[in-house]
Amino acid sequence: MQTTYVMVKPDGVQRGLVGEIINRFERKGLRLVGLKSIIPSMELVEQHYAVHKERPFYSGLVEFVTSGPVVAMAWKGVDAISVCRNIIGATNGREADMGSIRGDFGMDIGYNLIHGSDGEETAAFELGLWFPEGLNEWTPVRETWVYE
Ligand code: D4T
Repeated sequence: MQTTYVMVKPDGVQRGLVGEIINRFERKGLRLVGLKSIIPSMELVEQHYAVHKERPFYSGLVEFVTSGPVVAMAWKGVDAISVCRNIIGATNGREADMGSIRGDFGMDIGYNLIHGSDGEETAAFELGLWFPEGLNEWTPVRETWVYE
């Protein structure tokens, strides 16, 4: 089992895609263990994207992600990190596979709707950053019918 950090970015919220996006993870069989809508501080987003600090798009990215509400989520499941990355699709919506969130709804590399942790270390770091209060541990009854 892995838990991963997923976030609907301000463009996804503004475009009214929050329900559609949550639905995709939920229907897949993943378990929702954290969910909140927040307008993140500059400090929080700078820490989240610290790995990109030297990249030319960094300051625009921080400005974009702090520009309005985001929906922060934690999803749990077997191989949840790669499963969520597949549901999300490639960084640039124009190149992402149809059927993925970015492939179906995105046309841009910056306004790419959603974020998902890219590895176990990143997931642990990001979950601690966005959910310092901790996550909700529970077992959905339907999971008996998700994993054999
Ligand atoms: P995130 O981290 O948001 O899930 O996206 P990816 O994992 O798919 O992509 P990334 O880490 O390479 O980029 C982080 C974030 O920066 C934006 N970005 C990226 C951008 O605005 N211009 C660029 O040229 C790149 C490479 C989009 C996602």
